[in-house]
Amino acid sequence: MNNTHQMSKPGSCDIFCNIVDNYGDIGVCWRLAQLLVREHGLAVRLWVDDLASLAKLCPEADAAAVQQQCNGVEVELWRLPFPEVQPAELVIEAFACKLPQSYIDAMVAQVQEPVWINLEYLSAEDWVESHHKLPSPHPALPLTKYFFFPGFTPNTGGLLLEHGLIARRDAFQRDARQQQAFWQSLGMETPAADTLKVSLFAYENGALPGLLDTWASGPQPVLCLVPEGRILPGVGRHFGDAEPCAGKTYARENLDVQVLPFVEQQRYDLLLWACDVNFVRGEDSFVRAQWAGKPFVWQIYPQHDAVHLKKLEAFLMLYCRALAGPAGKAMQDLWQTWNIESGAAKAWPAFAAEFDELNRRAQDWARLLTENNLALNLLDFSREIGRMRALKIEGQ
Ligand code: TRH
Repeated sequence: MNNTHQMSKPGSCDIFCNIVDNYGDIGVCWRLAQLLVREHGLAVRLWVDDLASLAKLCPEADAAAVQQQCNGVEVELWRLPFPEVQPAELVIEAFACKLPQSYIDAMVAQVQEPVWINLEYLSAEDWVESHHKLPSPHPALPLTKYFFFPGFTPNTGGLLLEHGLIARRDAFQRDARQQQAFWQSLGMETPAADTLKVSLFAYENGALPGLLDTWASGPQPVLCLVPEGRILPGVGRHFGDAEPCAGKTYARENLDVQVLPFVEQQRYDLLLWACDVNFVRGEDSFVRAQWAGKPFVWQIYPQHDAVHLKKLEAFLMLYCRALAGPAGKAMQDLWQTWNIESGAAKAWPAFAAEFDELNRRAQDWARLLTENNLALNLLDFSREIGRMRALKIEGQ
């Protein structure tokens, strides 16, 4: 039997994104969709149930359009009743969102069963490796879904990384003119060389006032850049402003704060590359901070029963394994105190004292991670399933 079709890479892909809250779900799906189009030539349809969130990341998206093309991706409002469509060869259900029943039925009706992937949340926990790529046969229908776990180790699905990103980052970080243009685009002067530039993207955090005070009274000038979002009211309160918004600035002693607009997704990378330390949250900004190759502080998405703190520990264990001396402890202390929202101010000086070592580790870590590319792994896996199915058919 000729099985070339089964072995070739899929030509079409449907990605389903149900937005729970915030921007992480759509952040990951939008990034993946564009990457599959641009770098792998797939025809991608992104089904998303909240276009306003997409429009924050991609301002040219029309939040009122049921169907539109954005950056080569066909964006469809995930609406009910779900339209009758031909399923794609590769179907990605992001973060276990439930596919419409009519779409599942249409998958069954395909001559060739689509490759159905559940793209999971990112975690550094050990169990991820043993669950990655596991099949989950449908209880009633002749369909199998596969779990696909992003991750940091070779036996996981890896991370989303655009082609040439690291080279673009290095070029930006070497080139004073590109940086100047970036600061200008934000309506700012290039910060002085001795100023510590900190980006702050976080959820509400009780440790914030103490940290702001520490920066204000610290030995080095700090410029804190806060994109509009959940932490901003806390920043405003600290400076006695009930209506903080993009464009506003606050100053106290050695601390300057600049509120930024929420920028489009691609430009957010520039902010991370331009800063010396990045506070990030959730999933996608957490990964982008790692590609930035700078020291970073992660506020994990809070879950019930403090499950998230276990995930935080798992990442710290992995990352700090190669962080010599006091740097590992300094990083753990700051991350833990930031996540339990108490004590981060006390942990900051030790973290700041270890910038050299933290920078070195951040660069090495980013280099290591480039070896495990999620989009490539996903397409390889999809081909692997095609081959398995072809062999099965041949054997019948
Ligand atoms: O918005 P988040 O808190 O998303 C979270 C997590 O993904 C979490 O795991 C999930 O369960 C929950 O949502 C529902 O953080 P995250 O993942 O960093 O997503 C933010 C996105 O916003 C990311 O793609 C970067 C982007 N961004 C911009 O495009 N412009 C900006 O100015 C900023 C600050 C962020």
